Amino acid sequence: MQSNSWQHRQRWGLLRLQVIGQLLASPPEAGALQAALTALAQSTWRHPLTGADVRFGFSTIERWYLRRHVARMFGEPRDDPPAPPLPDPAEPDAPALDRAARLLAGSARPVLLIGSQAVEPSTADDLAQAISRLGMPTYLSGMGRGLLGRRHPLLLRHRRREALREADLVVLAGVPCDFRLDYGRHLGRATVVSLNLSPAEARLNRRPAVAVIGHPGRALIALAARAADPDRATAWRAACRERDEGREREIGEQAAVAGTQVNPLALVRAIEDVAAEDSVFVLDGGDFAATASYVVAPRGPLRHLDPGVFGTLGVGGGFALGAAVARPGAEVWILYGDGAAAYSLAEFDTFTRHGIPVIAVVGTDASWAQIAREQVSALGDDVATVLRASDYHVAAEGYGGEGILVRRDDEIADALTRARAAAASGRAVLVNVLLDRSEFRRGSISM
Ligand SMILES: Cc1ncc(C[n+]2csc(CCOP(=O)(O)OP(=O)(O)O)c2C)c(N)n1
Ligand SMILES: [Mg+2]
Repeated sequence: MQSNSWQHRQRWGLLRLQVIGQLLASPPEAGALQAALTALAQSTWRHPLTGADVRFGFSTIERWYLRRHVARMFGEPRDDPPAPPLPDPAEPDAPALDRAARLLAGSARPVLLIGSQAVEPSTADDLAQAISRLGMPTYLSGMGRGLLGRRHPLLLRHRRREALREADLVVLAGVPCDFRLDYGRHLGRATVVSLNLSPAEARLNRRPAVAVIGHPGRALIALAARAADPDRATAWRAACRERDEGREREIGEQAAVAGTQVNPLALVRAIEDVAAEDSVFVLDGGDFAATASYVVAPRGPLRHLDPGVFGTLGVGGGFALGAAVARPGAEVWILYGDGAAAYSLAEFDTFTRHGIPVIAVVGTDASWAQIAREQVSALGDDVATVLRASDYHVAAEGYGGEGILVRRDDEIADALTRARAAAASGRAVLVNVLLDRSEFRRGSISM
């Protein structure tokens, strides 16, 4: 009944737009409105509910038109068709959860992957506790990042592919078997339990032993009530942890290599060290942003924003604006590739006008490196991937922000201190960092 009436209102809304849309788009010259409305009153339309031919009187169309026109002139809310009500996600199915709990109890090497779908603001803390009780080595992705804070005994960040290959059970919480898991091939021979809002996504490319359809975060909370074992699989956990730490050490060694300009790993490590505990990180870029995502740890749930599955560049300025308004007083960082920065650098104007103290760090390698990386090896040509090492810090100053240039590793610490101080005093600041080329991302997916 409810959704029926919503559909009816929506169809009527669309019909009204169809009738007066042209007039709204190009309002008639003075004196020509009467004739335009008369013509519309002589036209035949399809009734939005019955589909039968229908006409509308002059005064009806005039009223529709004037109401929209006046609302627009005076900036009133538009009477657009209402947004559809959000469906309440199905409660996860109890028998399926029982089966999942039995599989988990029998597993020696379980791994848990958590994606964006699993996180909702109202249950994030309960979910984090449930994960602790489940005792499975856990990888977070998308908006799931930060769910367990910076450091948690179950949180792993590196060598996911190896962990998955050795796992005997993989629980996918809101994670589809798409290209990120090589369409399921990364899961090897593991038994799969898929918790997903969508039956199609739960079964995409790989048939799970158990599919629990419903909200994956709530499903994990319900699973923890059935199969809690905080000390599960300690030897397996230790092996995963050791590998994770091994990779951390390798990154540390690579960060220490000195070049002619700035080592991107040294930069993101320094940011990780100094950023405030309430920081929100917005990532926008290719290789530089992806490198940062391995090193800069989100401080807590819903404090990480990035260009999403398909890497849609350009989100940085808008995301940071939204984050700063949603979390007043928090330190808001944008970690930009220089290519990506070009899409939303002009938001410094907005930051300045509204006193929004964002800290933008631009990784300037004068390249669309992520694209060049594959293009040059495949085609032997860097055409259309070469940028200038532009003065992005001066551009930010032009918009009224503060600009800082960093040319060498030994300038990083001081620059970040100055940037944080500028932000704390209410000014938006851009740190333009001239980077050396890096092999860190060689072999990663590029698109
Ligand atoms: C809107 C949009 N346009 C183009 C791309 C393709 N693309 C992916 S990475 C990349 C290069 C980004 O360069 P930069 O931000 O400087 O990052 P780098 O890889 O150099 O660190 C491009 C163009 C995209 N993902 N999104
Ligand atoms: Mg670049």
